[in-house]
Amino acid sequence: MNPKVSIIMGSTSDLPIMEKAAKILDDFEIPFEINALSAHRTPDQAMDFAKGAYDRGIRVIIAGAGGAAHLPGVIAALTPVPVIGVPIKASISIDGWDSLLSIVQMPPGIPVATVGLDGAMNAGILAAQILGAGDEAVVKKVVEFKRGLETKIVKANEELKSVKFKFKTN
Ligand code: RP5
Repeated sequence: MNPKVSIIMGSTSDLPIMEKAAKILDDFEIPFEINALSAHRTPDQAMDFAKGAYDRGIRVIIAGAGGAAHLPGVIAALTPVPVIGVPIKASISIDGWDSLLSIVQMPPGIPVATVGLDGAMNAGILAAQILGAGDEAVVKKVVEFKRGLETKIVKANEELKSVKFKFKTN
């Protein structure tokens, strides 16, 4: 089984967040790989990875990093594969703003599709939606997943019916 999505992270200290993307891809039955790779600590490997990703069949890259989070942007500069950036509130972060701004504020010409702080689950869903543009089986999984979200709110509204207030009308 060849991976279609590559999940990379600056350090395994990012794993508790990044595994949420892995869980989604697993649920959607999308083959993926997961590795630690650092723009600062392993710059040569990061460059080799980015340059070879498309030819290895990778069609979406999910890159998470915390602090001075340069990994997603550096990878995006070196590959035509779409990169989804996950800003991580790491132990070195200043409240996560450093990670978020490092990833989202890319210069014109090198987009990184940035999800919210610690938003690895959304990154996994977005990766599936990107792949879904050319894969009906994946679209079916996404639609099923979204139906599950709807069920949750329908149930919540049923429960809200029993909440009583003097001036509540429903
Ligand atoms: C970043 O530095 C990593 O993505 C991680 O979020 C942060 C801290 O890394 P460790 O010192 O925990 O390895 O490059």
